[in-house]
Amino acid sequence: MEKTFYVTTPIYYVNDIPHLGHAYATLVADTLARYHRLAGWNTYFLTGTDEHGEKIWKTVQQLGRTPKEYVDEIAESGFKALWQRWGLSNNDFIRTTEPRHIQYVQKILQRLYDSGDIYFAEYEGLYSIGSERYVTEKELVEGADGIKRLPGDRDPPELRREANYFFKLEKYRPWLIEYLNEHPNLIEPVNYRNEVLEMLREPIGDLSISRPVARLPWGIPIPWDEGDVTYVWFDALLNYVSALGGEGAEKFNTYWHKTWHLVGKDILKTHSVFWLPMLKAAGLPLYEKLVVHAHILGFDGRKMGKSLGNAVDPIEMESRYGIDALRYALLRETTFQADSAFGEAILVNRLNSDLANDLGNLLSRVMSMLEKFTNSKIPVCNTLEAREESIKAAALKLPETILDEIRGLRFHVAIEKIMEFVRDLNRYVAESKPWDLAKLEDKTKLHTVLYTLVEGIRVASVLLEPVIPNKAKEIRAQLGIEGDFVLEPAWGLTKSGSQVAPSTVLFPKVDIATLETKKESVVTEVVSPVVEAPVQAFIGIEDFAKVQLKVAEVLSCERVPKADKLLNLTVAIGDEKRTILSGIAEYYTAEEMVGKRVVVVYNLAPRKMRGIESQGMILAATDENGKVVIVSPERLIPSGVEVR
Ligand code: ME8
Repeated sequence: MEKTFYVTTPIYYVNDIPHLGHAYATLVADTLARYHRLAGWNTYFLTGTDEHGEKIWKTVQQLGRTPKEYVDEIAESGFKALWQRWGLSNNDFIRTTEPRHIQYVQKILQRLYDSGDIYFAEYEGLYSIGSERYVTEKELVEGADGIKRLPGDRDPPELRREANYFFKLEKYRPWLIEYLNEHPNLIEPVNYRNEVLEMLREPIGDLSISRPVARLPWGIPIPWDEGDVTYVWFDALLNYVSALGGEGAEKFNTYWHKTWHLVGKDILKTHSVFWLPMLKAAGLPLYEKLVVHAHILGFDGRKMGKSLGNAVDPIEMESRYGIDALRYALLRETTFQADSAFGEAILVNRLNSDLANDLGNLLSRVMSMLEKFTNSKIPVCNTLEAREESIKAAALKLPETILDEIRGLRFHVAIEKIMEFVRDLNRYVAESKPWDLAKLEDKTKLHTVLYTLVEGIRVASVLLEPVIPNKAKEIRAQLGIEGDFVLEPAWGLTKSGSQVAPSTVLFPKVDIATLETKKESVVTEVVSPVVEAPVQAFIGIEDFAKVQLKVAEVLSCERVPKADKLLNLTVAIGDEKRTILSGIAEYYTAEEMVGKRVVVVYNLAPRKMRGIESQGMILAATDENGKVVIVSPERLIPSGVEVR
């Protein structure tokens, strides 16, 4: 297999500073790039900013600023500076106001005009400024206020009648359907591919690609008509090619055919239905894969975004907990298929349980044993017995498994598999009892155990490096292990005899009760565990499908101090752990809940009660005497299973 990899993020609008959604997408791409580089792939990672269009023009007008000065500020001090501060590994940062980009867009426009794929016509339709495109009635959803909007937009679309240049999009529809059918892995995960095929079942019309300068002066001029500027999506999508220097350039030749575009599901249509025909019409090869990710939800259960006022500030999270903890929690808590809630409490829970407890404690235990038993020197490794052999075998297998999971877009599974290895090393400490072995005259076994632990931690640090790049290096620095490593099966690379550094706490634990009361914690009342009585009106299957129910196993449970009704449950849902508060303390003791299988509302927005974030709800019924009864599966089935 040719080991070349080009990954792009969406280029972000500069109408506001970066929020957690932007940070998330960029961190996912950074992690993809890092895993590929670590595995020896020739990798190129691009991000950037989208600086033209109505949205930016409107913002500038409102602020009374000049566009150039404004976009420079947000692009440079907002986006570019943040990625630099976080040490992201992007090879380039493209801005659509750069001459290299403008010239390329004009070249492609001219090419399509000359080949007859662009024509001039009058058009009337509904335009969403939020999403910068014409929308169809079918795409709109009625809000609680009775007004129809595109999902995720704050404002409803406006009716527009305008003379524009058009790209002959509809002409490419049959070809596109065929291409998607021939390339089942082009758009992943598969649920998004199906959505695109669904969009293509009916005519898609042609794409309006220009705006009159008189109304919108902020755009790239149409080369043959100074009265119009390019439509912002036509401009923006081409960044992926202009950044490589366009056709014929060395970078283009090396990377373009191995392109993976990473985008949020909000811009699925533009990257499939618009972009693929644009590439085809321009005579450019198509991308290898469109990777689509779901959304991060704010405390109100809606897509996190600046305009809805529900966004978590990524800079604040990073300055409190560090970039590695933020990266870890985001990547471990989300999946590409389904939206995920995220907030400070979720981050802190992950930080405490996985990073401080599992990983941090392992390192500090091993460090202190080295200090006590070997004078802070890495011991020699003697004969491996079955237990050590099994650790070694797992370590040798993991690099390939992890790269497969990452390329298969199962980041949370990849991380969990590495953490399972870490937890196994913790179990090995408990089983092998080095403190007892140290009392023996013969230190052979003690040394083998300690070496196995150090080497195991080294392997874990390499596997985790793309997720927690700074801490991975810090782990090895503490163990006195020098040099860079690759994602390849290897065992025994730690040098015996080298000196370890003084031990420091890798991830300090955070007291969850001390989290500041913020917007997310406004909700303080007890959530009733009682399922609401069914209302008279019927709901469609699509409404029911919005509620994700899953079987969970109660791992531990305790009463919430000073709350009569609340139990704090830690549940396993498949390989995921969650905290759920439930107002059932009057009906169940904490002890009797442990081990029970329950049904939880899995995609309920988290709510904070008494300073603790509840990440779901347990289903229960109320009997004829008003006593609450938990709903459980009728026979023992694994946790994580969907309930439908
Ligand atoms: O759409 N959860 O820019 P944009 C997860 N300029 N990801 C999120 C998110 C959330 N709540 N909110 C935003 C544009 N994102 C165009 C793109 S590309 C040629 C032009 C991420 O600033 C996600 O990746 O609105 C989404 O697709 C992207 O930011 C949209 O950023």
